[in-house]
Amino acid sequence: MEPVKQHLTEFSLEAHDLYLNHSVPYLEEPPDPLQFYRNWIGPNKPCIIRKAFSHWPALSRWTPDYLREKVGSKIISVAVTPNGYADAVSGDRFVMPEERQMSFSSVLDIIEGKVEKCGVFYIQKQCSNLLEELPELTQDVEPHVPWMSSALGKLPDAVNFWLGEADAITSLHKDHYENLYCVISGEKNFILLPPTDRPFIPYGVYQPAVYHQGYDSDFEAVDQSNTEKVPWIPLDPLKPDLEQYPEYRHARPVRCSVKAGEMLYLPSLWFHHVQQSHGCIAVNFWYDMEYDIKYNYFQLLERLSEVTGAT
Ligand SMILES: O=C(O)CCC(=O)C(=O)O
Repeated sequence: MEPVKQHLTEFSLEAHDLYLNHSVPYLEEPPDPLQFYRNWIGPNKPCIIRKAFSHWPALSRWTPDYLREKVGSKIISVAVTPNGYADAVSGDRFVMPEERQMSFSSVLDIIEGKVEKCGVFYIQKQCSNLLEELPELTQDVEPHVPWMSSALGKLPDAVNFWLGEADAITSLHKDHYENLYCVISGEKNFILLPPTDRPFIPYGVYQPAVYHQGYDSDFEAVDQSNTEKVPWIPLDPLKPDLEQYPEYRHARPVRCSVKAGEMLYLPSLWFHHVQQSHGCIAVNFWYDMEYDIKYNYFQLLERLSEVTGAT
């Protein structure tokens, strides 16, 4: 196994030298579908696209006043956690947020500091919540990104709406989606790692639990019974513990900040950790590419990393 592990390390380091960028490049215009496929989707490299949705009314309309008027009384799903970490490793558990049904205006009250609540609140339900829970807002955006749908030959599988507090953090993970992430207001800060860094990224398997806030306001992580253990990344890229995870020193995280009006192309299977400015609003499009050739190729890397115990 040692030679395979050595090859994996070399392969990952070569990917950085040969084709990955040290920072996320900008495209100044929305691209032509074929060029985008050739330059970014095929090579699986991220970029930030400017002026890709400057025609969306959401950019100027989505103020707290407008949102209150339009969807204030709608009941939506909100992730609530004691510390901002939803879906993250805590001790020997994989802990998911308490999912609370609240009116949109009560979430705005918390974000605007009009009321004080214990916990960190984040609208982040990734089930096409824009279309499912807030259809009144869809007229302010587009239901898909035409050049991406044309490049991939399909429509998005989910269109998600994100709004949350500054302390809400999305822990390091990867998805099998081609992701177009559009920031409407505020800013999102991503830490990105390519799939080829997989051998340096530790995984563990954890008992799943869900936060529950008691009457005394304290949060408790309640184990989910009869559920399989969840594989997840215990490492925090904001303060990686290199003593515990020495292989991570080979990883080459790239940071980028996506500002209002900008769209991040986050290729499938890139690891990402996300933070945001307070009250940041974003919409993203997930195009599921689970059976794409890229996916199969990176699955192989995944398996090799697992069997060689590269991490
Ligand atoms: O914006 C976030 O907090 C997380 C985004 C994310 O993980 C995703 O789009 O896959």
